[in-house]
Amino acid sequence: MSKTLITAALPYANGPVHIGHMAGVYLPSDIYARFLRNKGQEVLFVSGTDEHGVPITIKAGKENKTPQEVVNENYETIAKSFWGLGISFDVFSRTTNETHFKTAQDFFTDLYQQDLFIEQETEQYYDEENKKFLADRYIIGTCPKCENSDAYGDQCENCGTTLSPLELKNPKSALSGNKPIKKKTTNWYLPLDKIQSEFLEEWINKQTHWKNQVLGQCKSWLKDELRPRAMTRDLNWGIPVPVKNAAGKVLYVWFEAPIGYISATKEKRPHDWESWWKGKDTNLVHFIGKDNIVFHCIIFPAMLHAHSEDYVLPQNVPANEFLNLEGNKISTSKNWAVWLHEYLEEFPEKQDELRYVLASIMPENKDSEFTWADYQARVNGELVAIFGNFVNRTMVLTHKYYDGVIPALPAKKLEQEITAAKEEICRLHKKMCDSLSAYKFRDALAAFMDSARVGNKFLADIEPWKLIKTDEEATQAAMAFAMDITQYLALACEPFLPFTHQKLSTQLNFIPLEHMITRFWNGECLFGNLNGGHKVGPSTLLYTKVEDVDIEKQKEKLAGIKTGFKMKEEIQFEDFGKMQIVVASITAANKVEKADKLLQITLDVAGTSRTVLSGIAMHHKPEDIIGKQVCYLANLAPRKMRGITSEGMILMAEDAEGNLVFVSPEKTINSGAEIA
Ligand code: B3M
Ligand code: ZN
Repeated sequence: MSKTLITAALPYANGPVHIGHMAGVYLPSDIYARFLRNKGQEVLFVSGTDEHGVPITIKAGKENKTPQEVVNENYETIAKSFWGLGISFDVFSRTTNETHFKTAQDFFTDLYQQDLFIEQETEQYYDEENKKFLADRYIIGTCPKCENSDAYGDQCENCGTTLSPLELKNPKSALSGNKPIKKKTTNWYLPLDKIQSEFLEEWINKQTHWKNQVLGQCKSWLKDELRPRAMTRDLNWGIPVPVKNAAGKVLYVWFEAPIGYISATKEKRPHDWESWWKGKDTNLVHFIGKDNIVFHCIIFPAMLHAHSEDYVLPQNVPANEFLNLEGNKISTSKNWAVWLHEYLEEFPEKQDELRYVLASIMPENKDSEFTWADYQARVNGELVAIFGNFVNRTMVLTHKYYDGVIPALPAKKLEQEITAAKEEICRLHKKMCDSLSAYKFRDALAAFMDSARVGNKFLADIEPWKLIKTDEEATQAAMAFAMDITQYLALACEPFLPFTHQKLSTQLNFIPLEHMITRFWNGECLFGNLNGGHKVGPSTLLYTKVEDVDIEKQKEKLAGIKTGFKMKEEIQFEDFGKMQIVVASITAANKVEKADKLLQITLDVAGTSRTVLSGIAMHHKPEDIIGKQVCYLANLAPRKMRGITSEGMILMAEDAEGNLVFVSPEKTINSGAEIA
């Protein structure tokens, strides 16, 4: 029997995961994995954290941590967030573990021994002070297009141009601030041009069943003609290149990260992992975001194809577009995101609510948008008012009229209404199953919610609470059928709303048999599983309303991120009183050698002289600030920087863009005057 190997992109362990990751990759892959498992298919669902690459080293540098510490912390947070939201990975691994090192190195060695790589010497920027080759992100300079002086070696974030480090004007090393030198280095290149003509061109053209935008991107890459791409880098964080004379070099992160899928499989299935990667009957499906298309549809297949053993190639790559947040692109560096670990803390027991909203707005074919108002509207207007309300009314009335025992369905009562509703639900059932098979998760979810709507409308039309006064048998028929729909919904919600599935199954006292689940998800629209006489459990609400105050809090939080304002923890007057803040006058200022940002400033404080280093050189020229009165934190413990002892600190105001201005007294006052 065929089996499906589902991979979800390995999130970078340089930060936690947010709703964009969830809507783009992890929720669709989870729904798909659950759907196939329910169908009775053999499924392996793998992912893990991507723990190498330059952004992690930059983050570590900024936080004064080792890269390993950074990835350890983020692995924990990321893994917990996914489990918390019910993502049903069979394994969630990491690319810093031993199995992966070996798997990636062996893969490289296989290609190397076939003489596939081109060994090529090029000139790269090198920081002499730190004795390091500089990755593109570590080079900062002036953009040749827009003159932005903070452009990175790979991209200018001001005008969006893709750059190569050699194009930057006035390049500087982000490590030392020095001008880097050019130095020769050798790396190993994958001849993508050759692989394009020998294999990729034909293979991609056969993938007519892929999403349009995925195929479109692939074809445009091929049209531009692929060029050899370096698979090794001069860097000290990563997997060492397993060949002689490669000290100080590691595998390119995009070479080894996709191999992480193989390593994760090995870890979970040490004995039969090969049947998943080399067997003819494996369907390999990669779930990714659109920025990863080239790596999964071109480079990784090229690598798999080039390996001396027969690896399977992806059957499909249903990449999603991006999710925006309240009108702006989600950005990890700008903290413009809804973080999953924070959501789980702030909205306890509301995992399915987030799953529902994100699945409803999944960016399947174009970018989409999350807003808190929409979250509230969908939860309250759909989960609470339709699905939850239907189930609750059915449960409450069954308890009220029949002590929780489902009545038998009497023949010849409400036949027309029941048949009509059943037909409609079965039509929706087909739509739901077909949509899931076609990776159309939004449509599938909509079909599910529509079936709850049918139930709701049935109750509203029949009004059993009125009927009970006039026709007992018809009421029984109505309630027995409403229970039928409820058990249908309990089965149908599982891939989308697994927590609700559990809760509702418990309430119904209903443990669906495996063969029933299999039949249901293979297309049989099953009704009538809870027979008359079955006693249901006590009922509780499936969902509660999201209140305005909760939404306001989230909006305020985002507003704070935009302006950079965030309340800190409350302090006591004594805490404040410990700080001696006084007025001081600047008497001298000089640039600090080899430090772009620092000024050495001499202050007069009540007739005494103090030396302070201040990181304001990008914002103020030394000659402009002499004579200025400033606020000065006098009793801060001294610190040594660049061989100079800095005594205390000049207080500056800083906005979200990083602009720095002095805080000065309204009128001239004696230096040394206390500020309190
Ligand atoms: N870590 C990039 C990303 O998070 C990357 C995916 C790797 S999948 C093999 O966008
Ligand atoms: Zn620019």
